Parts: sequence; structure tokens; C-alpha cells
Amino acid sequence: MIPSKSFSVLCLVLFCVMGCSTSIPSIYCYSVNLENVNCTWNCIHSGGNFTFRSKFEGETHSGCPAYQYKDGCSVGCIFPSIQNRFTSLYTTLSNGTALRNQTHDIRNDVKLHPPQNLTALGNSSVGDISLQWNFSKPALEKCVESNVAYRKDSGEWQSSSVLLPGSTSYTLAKVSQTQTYIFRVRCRIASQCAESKLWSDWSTAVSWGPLKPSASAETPVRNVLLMVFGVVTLAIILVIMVRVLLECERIKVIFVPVVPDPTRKLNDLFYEFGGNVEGWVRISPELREAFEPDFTEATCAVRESKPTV
Ligand SMILES: *[C@@H]1O[C@H](CO)[C@@H](O)[C@H](O)[C@H]1NC(C)=O
Ligand SMILES: *[C@@H]1O[C@H](CO)[C@@H](O)[C@H](O)[C@H]1NC(C)=O
Ligand SMILES: *[C@@H]1O[C@H](CO)[C@@H](O)[C@H](O)[C@H]1NC(C)=O
Ligand SMILES: *[C@@H]1O[C@H](CO)[C@@H](O)[C@H](O)[C@H]1NC(C)=O
Ligand SMILES: *[C@@H]1O[C@H](CO)[C@@H](O)[C@H](O)[C@H]1NC(C)=O
Ligand SMILES: *[C@@H]1O[C@H](CO)[C@@H](O)[C@H](O)[C@H]1NC(C)=O
Ligand SMILES: CC(=O)N[C@H]1CO[C@H](CO)[C@@H](O)[C@@H]1O
Repeated sequence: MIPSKSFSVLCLVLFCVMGCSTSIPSIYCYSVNLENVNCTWNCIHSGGNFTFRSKFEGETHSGCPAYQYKDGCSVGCIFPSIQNRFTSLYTTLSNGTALRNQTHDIRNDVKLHPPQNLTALGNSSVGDISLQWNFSKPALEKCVESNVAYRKDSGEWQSSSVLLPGSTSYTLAKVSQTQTYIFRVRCRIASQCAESKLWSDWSTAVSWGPLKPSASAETPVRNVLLMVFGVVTLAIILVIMVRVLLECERIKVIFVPVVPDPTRKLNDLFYEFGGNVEGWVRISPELREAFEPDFTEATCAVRESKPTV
């Protein structure tokens, strides 16, 4: 038995010999939402337009109903598929003189339509955002798994893990209450139903938030007004302060006497008042009375208590 690795190398060499010698490009086919098949090949300008024919196993060959062109060169064909993606597909591409036959297994090459009707609903009391969406027919819902991605404002996309097949809802908990979230979902056939290698395109994005309006989310006009008001107020305060400062300087000059000579005062204390500080400081009689104690406290007899046995 030939080891699989050398077998595939052999196949590659054989294909190259066939493909290179005929210069008929190879074809890649995938199922579009289990409804159509999209087969593509590289344009070869010198080779003219190719003729594409295909058939599913057990059917008869048919021509291409809708060629795809790029820069005036045929690059693909889209044709209706039969429901059973496990059936082998045979294709033939020819330029009139040379042709190339291929057999395709598209069971793992299914590209579903992106999820539809994605809706987001935030709950500010719980602090989460719930998403819901729908899958397009004809894929069975229980065969389709989803992948949710979200980003905050202009941040990076973050991806959820792949959800269980058939689930069409997702809840993002503990969301920031002051930011806008943007969501999108994609889907594919789950492994339970022969997993597809291909994800659908992303759904149209929906946004939600902020759950609570942030304090800075004011109208620009109001911000400008606030700024002007602030600047004017500051200017007025500044002018007042400068004026008060100037006034104070003047008041000081008028009212505040030159620093008194303490020795003269102290001489008074000793020669005139004979050391009587209270008289010297000239405390008013009322104030002096206020310092006199005007209450008597009853003496309280204290005795050591004998311990009771
Ligand atoms: C088809 O391709 C072969 C191999 O490249 C080439 O020899 C032949 O001229 C091509 N025929 C036409 C009609 O272009
Ligand atoms: C078919 O597949 C090609 C290559 O992936 C892509 O560029 C093209 O848009 C597809 N056409 C349709 C109608 O899906
Ligand atoms: C291929 O077909 C397209 C559309 O019919 C045409 O515009 C183009 O000229 C053709 N190219 C060649 C090389 O025949
Ligand atoms: C390609 O397939 C067609 C129809 O199935 C067949 O008539 C033809 O001989 C095949 N050619 C090659 C080179 O395999
Ligand atoms: C938010 O969640 C609470 C608790 O689950 C629920 O009672 C309330 O109805 C929800 N509000 C909205 C708007 O969905
Ligand atoms: C999406 O919503 C529209 C309108 O509500 C509805 O007609 C359509 O069937 C929905 N799509 C899916 C896949 O449920
Ligand atoms: C978001 C959305 O459109 N959901 C719908 C998905 O399909 C079911 C059944 O048709 C509807 O009940 C949902 O409203």
C-alpha cells in the first residue's frame, strides 16, 4: 500500500503534468447557503473564455447558467445545487481543444448566509445586553452554530467562543454602562452535521448603549457656553482681586502704624504699674470679672469601699 503522503505528492505531480500541459486552471467549488454552487478558477487571458460544465452524481451534464467575469475574462460559474451536499460534483472546464475534469466534495465547503435580524437589547438594571438573531433557510437550525463578536466604541473586536448549535441568542454580562457596544454574528454548519470549513460573512452590525448617559455627553453648544462663562467669571474674579490687593496696600499705609517700640511699653509695666500685668494690659473691668470664678463646687467625700464577702 502506498503511504498517503507520497500518494498525495504523486497526485500533485500528476495534476501538474495534466494541468500544466493543458494550462486549464483548476476549479474550487463551494456551496452558497445549500442553494447554489459557486465554482471559481483563475483567468487565463491568452486562453480565451472557458466553457464550464457540471453535474451532480446521478444527473446529466449541464452548461453554466451564470458565468462570472472579471476584467472581461471568465473566472467562475454559479449554478443551483441539489439539496444533498454529500453528493459528489463533477466539473469540466475546457477552452475548445483542451479540457480538465475534476471531482468535488463540497460537504465541508458550505458558506451560509450571515445571520439575519440581529437585535440588541440592554437592561440597565441588570447591566447586560442580550442579542437575538435568525438563521436563513434552508439549513436546519439545530445544525448551525454561531460566533458573536463585539467591540466597545472604537476598540478592537472581541470574539465569543463558538455557541452551541441551534442557539440564536447571547447575553453579554457586566457591560460598561457608559460605553457603546457594537455587535455582529456569523454562523456555519456545526460539526454534528459535518462541520463546514467556511464561516458565513458577518451579519450587519448593531450597536447598543450607553446604558446610562455619561455626564460628559452634553451638547457642544452648551459646552462652549460653559467655557465662555467660566473664562468671563475668572477674569472678573481676577480684576476684583487685583483691585482689593491695591486697596489693601493703601489701607495698610493709612491705618497700620509703624511698628511700636516694645521697650517703652515694658518700662511702663515696671515703673507705672509696678508689675501689675492686668492693669498694664488695660483689661476692661467686665472682662476681668469674666475671669473670676462665679460658682462654688460642693466637696465630695470619697471613701474606700470595703469588699463584701
Ligand atoms: C486551449 O489550451 C491549449 C493548451 O494551453 C492550447 O494549446 C490551445 O490553443 C487552447 N485553445 C484555444 C481555443 O484557445
Ligand atoms: C463566488 O466566489 C468568488 C471567490 O470566492 C467570490 O469572489 C464571488 O463573489 C462569489 N460569487 C457569489 C455570487 O457569491
Ligand atoms: C469572454 O466573454 C466576455 C463576455 O461575453 C467578453 O466580453 C470577452 O471579450 C470574452 N473574452 C475572450 C478572450 O473571448
Ligand atoms: C472528462 O469527462 C467527460 C465527461 O464525463 C469525458 O467524456 C471525458 O473523457 C473526460 N476527459 C478527461 C480528460 O478525463
Ligand atoms: C431587566 O432584567 C430584570 C431582571 O431579570 C427584569 O425583571 C426586567 O424586566 C428586565 N428589563 C428589561 C427592560 O428587559
Ligand atoms: C427578519 O425580519 C423580517 C421582518 O420582521 C422577516 O420578514 C424575516 O423573515 C426575518 N428573517 C428571518 C431569517 O427570520
Ligand atoms: C430577531 C428575530 O427576527 N427573531 C425571529 C426569529 O424567527 C422566529 C420564528 O420565526 C421569530 O419568532 C423571531 O421573532
